[in-house]
Amino acid sequence: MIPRDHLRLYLVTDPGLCRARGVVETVAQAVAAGVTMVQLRDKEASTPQRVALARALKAALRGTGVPLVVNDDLDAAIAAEADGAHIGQGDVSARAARARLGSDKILGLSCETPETVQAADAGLVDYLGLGPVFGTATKADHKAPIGFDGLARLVALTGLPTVAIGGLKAQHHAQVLASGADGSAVVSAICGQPDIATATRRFFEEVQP
Ligand code: TZP
Ligand code: MG
Repeated sequence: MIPRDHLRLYLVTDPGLCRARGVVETVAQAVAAGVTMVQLRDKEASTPQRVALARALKAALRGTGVPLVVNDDLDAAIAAEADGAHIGQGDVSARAARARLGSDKILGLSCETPETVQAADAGLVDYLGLGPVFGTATKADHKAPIGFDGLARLVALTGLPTVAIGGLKAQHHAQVLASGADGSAVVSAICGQPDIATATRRFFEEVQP
């Protein structure tokens, strides 16, 4: 398990959406404005490219306490000494990923159905990514959207920390938390926005009383 606070506003990077500003600068601005965890996600890059980017992100995050995990690529996560990795149902098994990462690293797992949530082993996995809440253009092959009702049902099936994903914008953040998830994971609501700090802060403003 990881502290639930780390999942409050979880930024997933997209190299295309970040192109104008760059991934590292986008992350630095978002973390300065309150992002609590970062996932390096780049489906097109090679492992050496992911290692180089993860090292640059690690340097940018130094001293912030914000963890960095790498999507899918355990070799890159290990070589860059990232804080952990995030895997999906179609990737390496959680058992194999945990064996490679060791017990000290963070392991996140994406789940889209009740069956996969119930099968997630809390002895192996630190948190679950749940969704997609809404359809999104950011991930071409995403599963059927589950909505907030579906999110609440999945959250209720696990004692693990959870982060919701899929089409989430600042105006949805309060309902994400009300559904029982520990936070929102976002790509396009922050990456590529004209003002990263303002886009990030909006999430926190939405949950002010
Ligand atoms: N997994 C499920 S939906 C998604 C991922 C990586 C993309 C979310 O992107 P956005 O732009 O926040 O909808
Ligand atoms: Mg994956």
